[in-house]
Amino acid sequence: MKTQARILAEQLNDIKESGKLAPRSGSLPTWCPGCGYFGIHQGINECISTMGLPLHQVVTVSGIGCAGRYPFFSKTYGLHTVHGRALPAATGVKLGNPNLTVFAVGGDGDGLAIGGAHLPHIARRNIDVNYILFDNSIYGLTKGQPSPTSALGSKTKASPYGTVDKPLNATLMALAYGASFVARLFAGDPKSITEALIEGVRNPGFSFFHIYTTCVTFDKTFKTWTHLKEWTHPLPSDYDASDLRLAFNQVLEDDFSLGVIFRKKD
Ligand SMILES: Cc1ncc(C[n+]2csc(CCOP(=O)(O)OP(=O)(O)O)c2C)c(N)n1
Ligand code: SF4
Ligand SMILES: [Mg+2]
Repeated sequence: MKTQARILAEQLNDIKESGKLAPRSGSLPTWCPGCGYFGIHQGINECISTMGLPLHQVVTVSGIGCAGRYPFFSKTYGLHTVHGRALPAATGVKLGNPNLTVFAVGGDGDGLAIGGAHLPHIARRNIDVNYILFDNSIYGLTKGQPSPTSALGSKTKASPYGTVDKPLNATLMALAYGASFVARLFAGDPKSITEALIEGVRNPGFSFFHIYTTCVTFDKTFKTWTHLKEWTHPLPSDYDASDLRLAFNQVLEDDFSLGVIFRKKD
């Protein structure tokens, strides 16, 4: 009779042989157990495997943060740049070699605070980069300061009386800046991330993926797994993602509907 260890070893071998683990690097992610980033990692890896993207033709570019560590955990080429500068570096990579598939990844602080002035320009230039924003509404790496997407009144060690700033809406910003493909997703649903990424990678222009996720270590009250599961829901079944006005209305009225929010018609 096979031991449990033997059964698990065989299952692992089957998974390895299926190629599903191929985009993962030999370094196991150093994220905290339970961090939402594992779901995003899975979603991106499945996209690469499903599309059969040759790893030597994929580049993952990041800034700084827990999300910024991503390139270490991927077997694609990677650039771990400086805080807030993933998008200009990704633009350079794509312009230097247009045959590459380029992912830019980073957190809400990296992409909307220090790096916030890059999003409008990559969007209006419609550079063919796939930007995945890991939005946990907190600065995870630096131990939990409020970020541009923290809820009004968020209490952290750096804002003990609650923040006084209203949060930014990254999906709305991407629409306003002219992104040609915009999706809003949830780290707890890697399958939807994969599906949206496949579509976005095929979009021959700038694709923006706003992913709601959780920092289990420094946020015990706002974007928790429980809240995100409770709050998020799919877009209406009759939603037309080719209609930009409808997209604006949808995002203005409902912060938590998920799916492809906008795809520009040819
Ligand atoms: C120029 C510069 N300023 C500040 C920092 C400190 N710093 C590192 S990561 C970070 C914010 C990280 O938050 P976020 O981008 O949301 O990523 P997360 O850690 O949540 O994934 C800050 C302020 C830095 N590394 N470089
Ligand atoms: S500190 Fe937060 S964002 Fe960073 S790895 Fe841990 S749970 Fe994830
Ligand atoms: Mg963050």
